[in-house]
Amino acid sequence: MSSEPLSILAPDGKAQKGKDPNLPGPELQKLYRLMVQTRALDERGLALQRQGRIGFYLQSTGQEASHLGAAYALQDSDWLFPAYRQPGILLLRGVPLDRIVSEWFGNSGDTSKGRQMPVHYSFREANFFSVSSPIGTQLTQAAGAGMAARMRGDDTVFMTFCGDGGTSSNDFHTGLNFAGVYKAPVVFVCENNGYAISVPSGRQTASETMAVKAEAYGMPGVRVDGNDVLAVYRVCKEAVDRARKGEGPTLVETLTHRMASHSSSDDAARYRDPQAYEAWRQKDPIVRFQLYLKHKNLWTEAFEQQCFEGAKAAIAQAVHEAEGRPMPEPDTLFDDVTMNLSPQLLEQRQELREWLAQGGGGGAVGHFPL
Ligand SMILES: Cc1ncc(C[n+]2csc(CCOP(=O)(O)OP(=O)(O)O)c2C)c(N)n1
Repeated sequence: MSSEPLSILAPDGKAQKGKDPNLPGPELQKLYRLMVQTRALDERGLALQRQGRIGFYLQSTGQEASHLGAAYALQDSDWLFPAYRQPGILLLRGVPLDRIVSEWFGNSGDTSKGRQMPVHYSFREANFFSVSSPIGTQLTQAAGAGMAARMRGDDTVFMTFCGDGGTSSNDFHTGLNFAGVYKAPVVFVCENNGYAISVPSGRQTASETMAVKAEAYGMPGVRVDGNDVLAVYRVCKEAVDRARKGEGPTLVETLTHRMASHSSSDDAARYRDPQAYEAWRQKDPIVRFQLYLKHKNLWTEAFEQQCFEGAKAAIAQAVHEAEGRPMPEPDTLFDDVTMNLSPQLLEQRQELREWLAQGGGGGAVGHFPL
């Protein structure tokens, strides 16, 4: 198994001959726009948290190529079982910004009505499974869904994500083992972004790489430059095609870097190596892809302006709308969860109603430790 990661884009933006997937111009521009929108979303999300308007945010800056390149290899009918660091997929799948931003506020426009942490999205209409907080659980969920699809005889492919830290979870073993044994049509994408909160990836495993773990589960393991959107797309397209043909799962390790802190509750400056950070900054996936588009005459100042300013304006509008939306009705706390309320729950609901009627609650923004 080759441990040399596939790279297609050179630092100057030229593509390696014979490796370029040769996507049509409009598709390349679409991918670039999505990467830019994802970055803009990230910047706004963190700013809102710092302003105390939302309780938590978790950035994906630097990982846009890794998750967008991967998900771009799927068909719309395929399913995603994401972790919490792949927000670009929502944009790729056409989820309206207002719905995304409403999730941050946990308001009545939020699918989960504020019962999940911010950025733990859930969009059935986009085949985007609910993000779980416990690390790794999405890997077994995807394996199970893949096994079910194979039994049904449909050709849906399932893509799931975890970080380098996620490879140490019980579910990593269970998910990959079941998928391997049952040849489930699953693409496991491990985004090796250098850290699991403050634990560097070198302390996560004694294995030579994350991809090498695939061998033990009887599936191919592939390493790819995670800041190279074309390389990630190419590797994942091959994995998706294999899965669809009934040839089973693949583990893809994308080598990337978490450019932000773990979350709005963390401060990476306390443990990050500034030199390594600077080296990764030079490999910014958006800049590299922009250079490629320039070579292909697919990039202009006007296009750039339209991507960045357009994204910022659309996000500002979505934030405005989301902030004006009412919070979920307090009764939903009970009604959505239990069909027949017990006498105790009825009593608690009455108590809550009375407390709120007396001005209880108040709309304070919650805070989250991780
Ligand atoms: C089972 C479990 N253990 C611990 C945590 C606390 N926790 C939240 S995020 C995180 C780090 C995960 O790192 P990694 O999988 O590398 O993903 P990244 O955040 O780098 O994308 C941990 C330990 C958790 N949510 N679930």
